[in-house]
Amino acid sequence: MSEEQIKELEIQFEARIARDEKIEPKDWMPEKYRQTHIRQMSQHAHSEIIGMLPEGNWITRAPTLRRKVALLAKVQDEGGHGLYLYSATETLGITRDELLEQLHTGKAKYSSIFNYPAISWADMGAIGWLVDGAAIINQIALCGASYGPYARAMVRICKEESFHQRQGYEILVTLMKGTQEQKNMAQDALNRFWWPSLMMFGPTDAESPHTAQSMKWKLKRKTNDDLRQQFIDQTVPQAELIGLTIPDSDLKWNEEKQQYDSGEINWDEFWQVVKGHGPCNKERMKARIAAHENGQWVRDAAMAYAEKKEKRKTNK
Ligand code: BYC
Repeated sequence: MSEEQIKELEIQFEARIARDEKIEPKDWMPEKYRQTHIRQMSQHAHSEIIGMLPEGNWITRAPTLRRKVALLAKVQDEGGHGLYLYSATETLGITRDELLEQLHTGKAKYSSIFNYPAISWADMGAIGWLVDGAAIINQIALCGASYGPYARAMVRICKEESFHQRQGYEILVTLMKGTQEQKNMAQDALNRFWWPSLMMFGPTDAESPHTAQSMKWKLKRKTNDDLRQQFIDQTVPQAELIGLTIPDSDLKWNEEKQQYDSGEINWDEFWQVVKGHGPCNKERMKARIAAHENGQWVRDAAMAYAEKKEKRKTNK
């Protein structure tokens, strides 16, 4: 293709984006658009499956059968989200094996939040309420993303995240109606998960290398800072309602802006965690790689079955 032809395709592509048309897998797209989507969508998929680990550890320790059923369903949902997202990413011309290789070798990132430990039952409440709560705010915006398979995957994921957020909040509501020890446990979970949840939205807009281009391509529909602010404004009243205190002494309602002012995030901690030096990075990768290796026989069996079926078909 000549340079002129590519320029013409780019103009048509930008016009489609401007008209809010969805871009589909077989459509022409700039190589950078494809690569940016592979990066974000695969990191999103990786976050879903790594995100199964902290909560998965608590399935056997859930306090009642009802809690166990709900947590089990939630963790399975996260696995399902990973599968839709890997499938959607594969439509951009990369294989599942390549994507997993990038995760296992540390080339691809996953959300920083999953590198923090879940040490008490109240953490199951805090993760559902805050982590899934942050994820919904981010993902509702992504339902309007320009790449069709990504936007469509988000619709169902958001519905499921909404149930996850409620089950988490309800765990904390119950603990806050309990003994002083249970209340302390809930507050302690909030203290540990509040700041890492704010970090989930990524660096400030001024420090984010990808936001400007991703906004132009309508991959992102809102910036990191706007989504983070929305999360704070939505979550603070929920904490107050059940008697929890947000661990931020600078948090204050700003009447003029009609939003909360909040304290400074520890960005040094964020980058340390992103670079692999968080409290659980090594443990998470070890568990993920072991799960992959232990699942080899399942993949082999599925492939053998598919080959046998194909052979039978050709022999007929
Ligand atoms: N953690 O220019 P930026 C869930 C990286 S899971 C780690 O702002 P971008 C759930 C970023 O990748 C929810 N890395 O980038 C599951 C980039 O590095 P590279 C997961 C982060 O992509 C189980 C660099 O920093 N959600 O719901 O425009 C249980 C510069 O950042 C983080 C998604 O993945 C981070 N927090 O914006 C419960 C949503 N933040 O790639 C719940 C989809 C930034 O250049 N993703 N980095 O090496 C997004 O919306 C965007 O990718 C982000 C970052 C807002 C996260």
